[in-house]
Amino acid sequence: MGRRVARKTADGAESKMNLRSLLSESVRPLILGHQNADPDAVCAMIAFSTLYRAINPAGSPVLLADDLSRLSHQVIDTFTSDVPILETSDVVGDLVILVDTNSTFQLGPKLQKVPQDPSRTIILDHHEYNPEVETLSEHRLVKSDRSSTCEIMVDIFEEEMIRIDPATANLLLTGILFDTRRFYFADTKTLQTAIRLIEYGADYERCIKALLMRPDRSERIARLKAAGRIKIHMIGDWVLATSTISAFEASVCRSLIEMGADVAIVGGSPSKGVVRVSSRSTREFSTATSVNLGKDVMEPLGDIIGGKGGGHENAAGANGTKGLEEAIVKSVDLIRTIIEREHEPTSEP
Ligand SMILES: [Mn+2]
Repeated sequence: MGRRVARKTADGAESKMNLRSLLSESVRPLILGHQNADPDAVCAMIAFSTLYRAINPAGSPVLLADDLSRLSHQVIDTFTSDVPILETSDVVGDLVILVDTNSTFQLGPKLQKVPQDPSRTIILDHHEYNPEVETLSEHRLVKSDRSSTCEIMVDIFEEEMIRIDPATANLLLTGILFDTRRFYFADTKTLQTAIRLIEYGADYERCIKALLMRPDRSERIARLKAAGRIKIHMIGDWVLATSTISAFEASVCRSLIEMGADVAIVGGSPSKGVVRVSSRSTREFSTATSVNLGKDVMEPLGDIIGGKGGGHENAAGANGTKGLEEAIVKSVDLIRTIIEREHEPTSEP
């Protein structure tokens, strides 16, 4: 225990010493987020550029990510004005900072080759340790026990004694909220960090709202239409819900589970000669019944509808060419057979 604490302190001291000199010597750092950057990545990137500007006001950082998620765009629009995050750039940086990832693969094809010189590459991340980092970077701040990269950023600001302004506090709290699923995954340190961000000026309610996103109108209509056509099947204590819709089958399945189904099966025929079936189940259902939607239901169903099926235990689908109604009836039958077989009294002599 003592050794762990000592090592942590040593790491912290080392990163502090390195970071300030690396940033003050760099005039054009490239701050890179992972592909389809999520709010944790984007908020940490913007906060990092703020930190850099505080240390080196004369420099000009470039922020890069191969696409941002829809939610990230919403977060940026909520809290910042004109922070350009580019998809690619011809600019040659004198320092590269990888944010919220420790693998070049995760940067996506457009940016994979940007980190070249390990002595000029910093990694700032909370994901599981990836051996690639040894050759990628000589300056690493990888803390796998932290909830998010934004949480690590708070430590960095404080270690560097740079005040977190309210705008940055909003971004960092939003990143933490996103990666912890609004504190579903959080420990004492994460919660204390969140409180400090509120003291620095973060508006908790605004941060929560920045992460709320309704599905598109067409997707919501699909969910409502499918709900209107729902059929409920009771198998023992389990509730199966089936319905049909010609788009957003997976989203409709999730909404039926949210409404209370243990299993949802939704089929659609988006065009002539095309049949799609999607399914979801709760973990509770698959654990108790050992019904694997991929292997037990969608794989055999694929043959029946003239196509292919498969997937995972709790999420699976099939594509084919014929028999939508039959496919749904058959899926329910396959599940019923397994459950009833499991509960048959064994007749051993
Ligand atoms: Mn993250």
